[in-house]
Amino acid sequence: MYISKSFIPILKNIPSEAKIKSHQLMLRVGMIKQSSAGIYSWLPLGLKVMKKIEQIVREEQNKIGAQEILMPTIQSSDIWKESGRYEDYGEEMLRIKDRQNREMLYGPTNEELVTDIFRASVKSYKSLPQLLYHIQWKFRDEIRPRFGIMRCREFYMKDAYSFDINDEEALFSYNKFFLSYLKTFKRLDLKAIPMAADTGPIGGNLSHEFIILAETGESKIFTDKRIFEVDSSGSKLEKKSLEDLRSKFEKFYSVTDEKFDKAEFETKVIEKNRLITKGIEVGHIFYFGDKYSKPMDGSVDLPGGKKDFVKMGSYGIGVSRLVGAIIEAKYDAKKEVMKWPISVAPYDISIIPMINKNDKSSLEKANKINLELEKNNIETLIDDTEENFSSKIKKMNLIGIPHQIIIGKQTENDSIEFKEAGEMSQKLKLSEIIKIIKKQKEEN
Ligand code: 5CA
Repeated sequence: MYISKSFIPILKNIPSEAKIKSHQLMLRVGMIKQSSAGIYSWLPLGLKVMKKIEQIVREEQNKIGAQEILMPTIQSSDIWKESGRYEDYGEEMLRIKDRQNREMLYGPTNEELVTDIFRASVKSYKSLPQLLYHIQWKFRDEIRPRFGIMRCREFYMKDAYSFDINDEEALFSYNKFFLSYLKTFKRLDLKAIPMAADTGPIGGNLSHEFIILAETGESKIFTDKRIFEVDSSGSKLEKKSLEDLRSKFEKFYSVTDEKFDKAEFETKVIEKNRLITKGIEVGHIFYFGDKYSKPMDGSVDLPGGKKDFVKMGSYGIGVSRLVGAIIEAKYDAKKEVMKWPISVAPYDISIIPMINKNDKSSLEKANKINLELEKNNIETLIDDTEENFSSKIKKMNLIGIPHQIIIGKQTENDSIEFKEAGEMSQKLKLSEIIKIIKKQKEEN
């Protein structure tokens, strides 16, 4: 793709309304555009990154046996009245009336709707467990939308729901999601730590938030530093292995502020291991048993002929929030360099030829190199403008494409100037560059 043909509306200055680096960068390189308070359009660069995150989330859901569905954004109030949450949910719910004067709402979450789908067709314990998920826009009329897409009103979420015959099986499902979240965030090159959390309007008594550390995060956390060293590799999708995994984390005190207890913290964590800091919540999982299945009559036949309400959990990932969270984790504001993890980068490599009116030879070289890269499924963005070298580099550093090729008059195919964004350059053969990038992509 040529920059001159792309829709990447770069701003010269940092927009004054943006207070944190992810919001500033996303506006500056034209990833998003605000359409009204807390509501954004996603432009090509932002959408490309979000779609790649979505795909990783999807793959990791599929790996634990969850099945994808797609529920609508607009829901009927009837099912929320059945569960008893219609009044309780309060002002965050956007309520709408249709032309027949029926009360509808824009879904803030989907426990009711998925229970309604489940109860209509699953009748026997033999069909359990069921793990269903969808990736869909949500709306919450946040009292203070802020920080761009980090806390907005319309956002993109992966929400999954589990249905099981009893508590033991339901906890097995919960733990499968626990593992899948660790794997998902690892593929996004993020260190997300599970922390005991409050359940709020979703309900239940077991819950973990997955938090990445960031000064600008809205969640206050109290933790034992050693939790960052827990090794989660090698876990299998088996009950015992997953229970062990959870207890490896739960051994260390680690909570969000709603769960914080000073005395407990100080007894359980010696002073040198205490860490009180801030983080961004990128995922949240809940176990709430029959909170929805009981009032909505989501029951199945048991082996002995009796019936019982299914035990449910729900599991969210903030797909759109993750775009901002990755920037908070990876953007170096001092150097003004962003480097997207290769797994979600909008392009794999940028090609920066030195071009002037009279000499287009480096653009021709860029085109040839591009052809070779494309053959190897490596996505490129070519800066075909006549801007000067330093502003071209500056622009690419902001866009955050992880690798760069610089082409001047002297460039030959067996000695190309190649660099990781923000690092020193080295001379390599094109075949070596291709090898490096392909290897990084395969590792993901
Ligand atoms: N039904 C449950 C699990 S599916 C649920 O809704 N959980 S939640 O409220 O914790 O939301 C899940 C994730 O969505 C959060 O961890 C967060 O990453 C993201 N999220 C929640 N509210 C917002 C918001 N206003 N803006 C952007 N992302 C949000």
